[in-house]
Amino acid sequence: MLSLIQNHNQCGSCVVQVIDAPLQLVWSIIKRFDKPQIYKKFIKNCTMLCGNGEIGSIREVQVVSGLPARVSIERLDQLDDETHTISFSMIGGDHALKNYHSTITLHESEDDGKTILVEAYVVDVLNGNTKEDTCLFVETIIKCNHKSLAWITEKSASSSSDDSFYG
Ligand code: A8S
Repeated sequence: MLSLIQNHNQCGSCVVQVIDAPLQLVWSIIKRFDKPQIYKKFIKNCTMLCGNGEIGSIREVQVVSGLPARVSIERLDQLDDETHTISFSMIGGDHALKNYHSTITLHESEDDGKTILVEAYVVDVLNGNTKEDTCLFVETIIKCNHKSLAWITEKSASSSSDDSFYG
């Protein structure tokens, strides 16, 4: 299982989600670096600042109101159609997640055709915060994103035999 290297002032972990939908369908959604709002419900909209979804592209995401942040600037670090891996880093914004890196990898479950999503993340623990609180905050958001992704893809998989969200 993948993990990201942590410094002493950082925390991180892995979050796993089993999705009852084909891997290609799940991948067709999470590979769209320019459209995170499809399944990330805290994101209102996304503007590309650089590139068009290829490695090195930079996006600016606007967060829905009521959260302790408005924008985040994020760079696509890795996108691999063979291993179904996507990684991004937060490189700016008005939020408290400094040096945040996330890597999502999809795996096909051999026996039942389900998709296993593994998301590993690492982030700085800011002065005055604990590792536990920082991880809890991040994982609450990540788990919401995973549930939403599962809901969308499972609904789509059960209503059509087509394996791509975009047709
Ligand atoms: C992701 C993961 C996270 C996003 C966080 C953790 C964020 O978009 C939200 C609130 C914040 O305070 C930070 O994969 C930030 O998007 C919902 C704006 C970055």
